[in-house]
Amino acid sequence: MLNPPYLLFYPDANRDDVPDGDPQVLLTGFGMEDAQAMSNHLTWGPDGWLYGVNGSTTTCRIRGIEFQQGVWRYHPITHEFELFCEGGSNCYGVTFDANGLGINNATNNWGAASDIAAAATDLNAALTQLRTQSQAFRSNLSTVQSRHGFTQPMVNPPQPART
Ligand SMILES: [Ca+2]
Repeated sequence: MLNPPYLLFYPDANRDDVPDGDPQVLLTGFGMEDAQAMSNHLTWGPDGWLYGVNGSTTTCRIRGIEFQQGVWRYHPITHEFELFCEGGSNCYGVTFDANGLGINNATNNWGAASDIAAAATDLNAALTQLRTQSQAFRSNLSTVQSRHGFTQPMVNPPQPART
């Protein structure tokens, strides 16, 4: 649970959806000076990290890392904390599409879910183009290797053995 200035974990070993006790403090230092820019939107990434966002007018100071607007992440097993990227303004959303592309939403970037969907469409089109170019490159590389294999004996003919 994200409850600035804390990221908390409520153990529930018996899985009855009732906390087994007081929460554990996993992180502390999320800024609280501007309610519209506080850390929010916990989201699991495809890499097993827990992602969140923070806005531009609230300063976080976590494990020696100071930042405002951007995306941060926390690993639930190794307990590492990282500032994943900086940018945006009052960030209020982060998600991942089917290809694992991360999309960060902020007030000055996009205003609606349709904008996120349009950005995802653009990103997926770019990914498709990259895949096509990669396949073309692989095919061209194969052609070059075949030609190299054909012409190399002509360029470097076998030399007679020295006696
Ligand atoms: Ca419980």
